[in-house]
Amino acid sequence: MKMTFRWFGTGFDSVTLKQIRQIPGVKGVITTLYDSKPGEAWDPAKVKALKAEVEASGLEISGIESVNIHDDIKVGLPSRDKYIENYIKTLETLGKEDIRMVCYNFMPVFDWTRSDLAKMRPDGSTVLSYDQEIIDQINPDTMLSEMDKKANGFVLPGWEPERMARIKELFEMYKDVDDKKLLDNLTYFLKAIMPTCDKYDINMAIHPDDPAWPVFGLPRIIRNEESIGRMIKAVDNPHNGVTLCTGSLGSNPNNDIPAIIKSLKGRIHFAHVRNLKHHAPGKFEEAAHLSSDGSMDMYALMKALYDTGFDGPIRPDHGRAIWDEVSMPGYGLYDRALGCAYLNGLWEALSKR
Ligand code: CS2
Ligand code: MN
Repeated sequence: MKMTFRWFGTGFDSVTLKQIRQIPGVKGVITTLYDSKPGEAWDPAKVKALKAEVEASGLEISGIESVNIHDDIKVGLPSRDKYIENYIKTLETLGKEDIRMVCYNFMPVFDWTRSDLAKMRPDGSTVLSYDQEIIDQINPDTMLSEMDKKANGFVLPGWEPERMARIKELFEMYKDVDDKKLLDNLTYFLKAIMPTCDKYDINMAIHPDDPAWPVFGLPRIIRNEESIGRMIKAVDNPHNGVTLCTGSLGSNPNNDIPAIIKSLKGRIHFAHVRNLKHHAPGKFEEAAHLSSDGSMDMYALMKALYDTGFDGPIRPDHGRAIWDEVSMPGYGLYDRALGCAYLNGLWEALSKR
């Protein structure tokens, strides 16, 4: 594995490249053109400048999270071809800069969903949390303003205000899209981009649905071993792979993550590792990475990654807000740096067994 850190770019992130460079063992960042819009072909000059900036700090770009997918592709509208063409142009631009891992998701309307972005824990830290009973009370039209209240003034990844302003229209667009249609549309998209991925050796890494069950009645197709297996089989190319996100898959305690890791041997192109504390079905909060702080056995899942020969980029996922840091919720420096240290420690111990 290669330890990395998510970085949203100068002007968008409270964390600097210099700080990231000082976290032991971190070799690269996972970044994006944060002000790009889904459906756009990325400007090659901007990608070049981003790469130069990252490399000047002594780090590398280990992958992109995310190149977001336009809703017309997910819905399967005739206009999707134009947006797929733009996606291919973006992949070519990245490939030419030697950037070979792209994380994306295929969730309708909302990227990840949480009911609280700053739930207080007994130690005074705050975390993102989810409670299905609260979500059931929320009108999806007002979801963005609910989220915004505790976003510390940051634009949240996947919650582009321009898209959220069209929320009613978005729900309308997806009304006839069920799991089968969504998977068909994903398959159509992947088949169209695979030749470019083959040419530039780009690994596509789909992010699981978060949480791992349908929210607001919208379809969900990347949520357990079976559904991920279906997607992998639909386009049987080694460049069609996944982001193994322990926090997203782990939102459903029935998901056996080490078993999922084993079933995806060779197709995990990126890993997000975080721990959750479960309170009841549909009710959890994010925890520190340390196993004993949450409900997940972090040793067991790192062991599964190690034993299946995982050698891609890995990053700590959301951290707690600690030591009075103010950052994008989940994306402060301190707790994620602690996460890196802990995950590096587990990996070193695994390698010396
Ligand atoms: C991330 C997602 O912050 C998060 O929860 O894991 O936003 C992730 O970046 C996207 O779903 C991937 O496209
Ligand atoms: Mn994730």
